[in-house]
Amino acid sequence: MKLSNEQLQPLLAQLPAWQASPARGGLITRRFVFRDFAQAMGFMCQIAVHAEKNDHHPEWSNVYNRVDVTLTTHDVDGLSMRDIRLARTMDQVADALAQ
Ligand code: H2B
Repeated sequence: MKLSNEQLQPLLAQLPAWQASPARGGLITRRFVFRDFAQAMGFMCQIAVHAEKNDHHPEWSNVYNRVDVTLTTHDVDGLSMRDIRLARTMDQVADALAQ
């Protein structure tokens, strides 16, 4: 189900590192910066397994230690709870790697 602006507001407040855009019906983006390429790959591998298990996949690109991510839900032409949950997981995995 597509989240309304009213529903999104408090959810996005809990994801301060993510930027929301109205493009493509609604999407969120975040740049993750890691120590080096190996750590960025570790992040992407962990998230890839999670994404496949949940059938919800990030659009992303990697340059050395950076990973640029866009999340949106094609089926609803905008943001759904699946994007919010994946963003939370990505934040948690990145935080754990930074320890
Ligand atoms: N990932 C994302 N980010 N959005 C989707 O709408 C989506 C997906 N849909 N992964 C899934 C796969 C869909 O294409 C399959 C058929 O369930």
